[in-house]
Amino acid sequence: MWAELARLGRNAGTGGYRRYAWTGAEQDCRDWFRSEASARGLDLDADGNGNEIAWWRPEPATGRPVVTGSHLDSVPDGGAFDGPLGVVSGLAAVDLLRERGITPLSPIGVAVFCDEEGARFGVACAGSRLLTGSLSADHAAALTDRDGMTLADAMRRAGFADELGPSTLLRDPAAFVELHVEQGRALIEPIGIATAIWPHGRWRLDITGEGNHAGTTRLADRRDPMLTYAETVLAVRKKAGQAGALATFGRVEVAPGGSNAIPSEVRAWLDARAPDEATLERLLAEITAHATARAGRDGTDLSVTPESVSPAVYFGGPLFDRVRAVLPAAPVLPTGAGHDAGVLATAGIPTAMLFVRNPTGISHAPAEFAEPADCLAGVVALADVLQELACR
Ligand code: HGY
Ligand code: MN
Ligand code: MN
Repeated sequence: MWAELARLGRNAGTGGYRRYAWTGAEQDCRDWFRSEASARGLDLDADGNGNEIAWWRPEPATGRPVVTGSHLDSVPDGGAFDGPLGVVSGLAAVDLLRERGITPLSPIGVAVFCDEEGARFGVACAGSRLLTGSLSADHAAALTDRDGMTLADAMRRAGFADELGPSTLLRDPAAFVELHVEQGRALIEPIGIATAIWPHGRWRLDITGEGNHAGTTRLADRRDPMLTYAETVLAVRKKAGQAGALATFGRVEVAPGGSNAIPSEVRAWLDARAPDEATLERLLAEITAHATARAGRDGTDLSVTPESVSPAVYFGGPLFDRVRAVLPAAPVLPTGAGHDAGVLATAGIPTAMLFVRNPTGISHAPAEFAEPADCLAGVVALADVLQELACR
């Protein structure tokens, strides 16, 4: 299963994945999922947001469903495991429960959420936010990619009618459990259990100045947005360090982009995350004030626009305790990475996350890795949790 999926949407030059929402590469991943689900006799369903699910429905089924799964889309040149490991492990856990001769009492669903990374349209977890109603259909439909195509048009081009909006695809589940590759260096055991997801977000900085000739404009006469941007990048790094937070500019666009002209505009995307919401809010306020003051000195104009903000998520309560009871050797740890599980938890669905060790600690890059033995341990752990939740 893994080898089949690993071929899809991979860039031969970088070894990274380019599986963006509503593109051919993502469609290939959807086709892979549907074929694997059908091969297992699972019932496929989908909603108008592009989320899909494969159901193992015992007859008779008592109790509300238990759902697992993750996403198949990637960041630009992302790794092989971020998302796919949760989907493959969900299907493999169904196989393992069947090998054990288990027939669940409740339906078990393996879900694939659409556009978790927001790599093309800028909003993280767009599919699960639409499903839970925390992202409005109108706002989503109007999101545009770098070529100016709207999400609604991209869906239509991919052959999907955009019936965006809240959906009952998950059938009011009793629990959602997402298995995910660990994306840092904190997990030294094969399997871990999530305690929390840090609050985090993406803010777009629009910095406008005055385009002019690079060779004839005196320095004192310049209104150079690149200067404001450069100083802000350095200030962000310093302030994040002082706050015990994390912040990065991973994307910047310069207009008009002539190498012998002072740019007229710089657009840059800030990704900032912190252990708690008060710290994150304080950090954003400090960054905004600092950048605005710097723009004043540079004679440029600056605006900061939130594009995708995720609140803190805490995985406590009875489900967390049951998962820990099933996996007593698994350490517990927070993560700074956002997940569909965080969106579902915020919507009130009992949610848990399992992590599989990543010896490189690298993610959102081709070097992301997990040992096969640890991945198989993840399948066993997920099967044990599903057995506890859906088969008793
Ligand atoms: O950015 C994140 O934390 C997640 O990978 N979407
Ligand atoms: Mn990711
Ligand atoms: Mn992910």
